Amino acid sequence: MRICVLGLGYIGFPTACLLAHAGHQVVGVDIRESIVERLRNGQIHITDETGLVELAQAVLRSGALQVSTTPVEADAFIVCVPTPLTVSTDAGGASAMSNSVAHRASLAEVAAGVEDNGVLPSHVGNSVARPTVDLSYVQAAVESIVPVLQSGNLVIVESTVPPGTTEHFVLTIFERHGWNREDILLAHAPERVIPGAIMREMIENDRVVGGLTPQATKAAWELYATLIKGRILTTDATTAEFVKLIENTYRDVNIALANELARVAEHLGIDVQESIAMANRHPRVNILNPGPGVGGHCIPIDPHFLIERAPGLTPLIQTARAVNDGMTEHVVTMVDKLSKQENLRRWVILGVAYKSDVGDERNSPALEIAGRLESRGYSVAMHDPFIERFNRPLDGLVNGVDGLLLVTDHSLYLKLDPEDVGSRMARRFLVDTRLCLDAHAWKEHGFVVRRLGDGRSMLSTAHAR
Ligand code: SAJ
Repeated sequence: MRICVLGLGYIGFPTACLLAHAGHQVVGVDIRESIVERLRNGQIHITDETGLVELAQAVLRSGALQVSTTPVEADAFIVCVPTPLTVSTDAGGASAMSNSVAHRASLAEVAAGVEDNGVLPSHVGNSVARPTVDLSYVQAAVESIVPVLQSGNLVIVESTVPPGTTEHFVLTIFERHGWNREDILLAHAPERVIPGAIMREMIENDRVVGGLTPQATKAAWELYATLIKGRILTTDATTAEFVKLIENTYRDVNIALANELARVAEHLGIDVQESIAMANRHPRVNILNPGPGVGGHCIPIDPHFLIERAPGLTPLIQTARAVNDGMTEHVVTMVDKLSKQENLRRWVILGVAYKSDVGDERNSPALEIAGRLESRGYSVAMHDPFIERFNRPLDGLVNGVDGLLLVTDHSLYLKLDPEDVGSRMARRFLVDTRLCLDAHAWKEHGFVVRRLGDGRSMLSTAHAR
């Protein structure tokens, strides 16, 4: 099959490589000329996913994967472009993208259906500024394939979008160019892979595909069947969009519960980690881990796509977002309070990536925490072994500082020698927001240790050297 993959990011690029490896003739398209140019020279732009660089070089070398800045004729097109959030300040509360008349009209169509069920769409009669999806990349990608599109082509949207987007937004673009839903096989098939294990999960995870017609669903099923070992579950496009969003919303809400419990435990003077470990021994309880906030390009974003469609029906989801977003300020307050008590000024943040052992800093709590601490007058240095500009020798960075603030639980930090690190510092203070370091070991080497969600550590009277 000839397949054109639009968007060569964390999802599109591995998808293009794996499809090429599976025997398809693939053209990967990206509007970023520099990336296309580098790929033509065999230089791979995503290096932190195990197995990707080797596979990419092989399929580029064999010619099974070619790259371009514009789409070419193909049997199938897969759209893997970003769908960021944008905060609108217009009275309608709609995204920046909706300045385009077409987009406004199509969203209004969706809203009309939803209103029947009593839900107030976010962009109707609502002057509150609310984050909404920016579909401009999807629109540009879809419009870019129109000149090469042929009747019977399969078009799959993999980008995460609000429910109704494939049917009421993407289809509308094709309709404006004279195609109808029978001419083009249009489907949504959300990606569900976890950064850090993308190459494995892309093959092994179950997949959901939903077409606008039974023929579209079948065609999408057949394409993914050439790649995927997991089950391929079929439904309609709007349900497929909804399924993706509720997966990430489920996780966001459950992380929010853990974060809220952490704050309650601090208030009660007990340790949330110990409590969660015991509660999780119950056969039907599985509480997640509290932390400094929820980062990445998915979980902090996707719940907003549900909220956007049904603002009046999502108080729990909205509260969970607020709880998780509030964790950065909570961490800053912890550090600030301790610093004022102990006269500390210089801090090093350990870990900038949004989670352990990846090099992705999108929506990372660390960057926000650093900015807030700096604005309160602290000197803050940042370290991360997975991000080039923060990958400096830790020995030099901790020299003369007062405290370590662990924000990301990279494996490297679990192996740190407290005495070696402490001997370079001016004072020995440690704030662990991931509850991943051995507090006893650090205390034995003279550190005062504060742990998020551990009220006991906050009552501690032990004094740093
Ligand atoms: N986090 C916590 N406590 C936890 C678990 C996570 O604070 O107990 C934090 C992490 O530190 C991180 C954030 O949440 O900052 C998100 O990390 P994650 O590992 O939960 O998820 P992502 O964003 O890397 O990937 C998610 C996955 N979704 C689900 O697990 C339901 C992945 O399968 C999706 O494909 C991906 O979003 C996506 O692209 O949508």
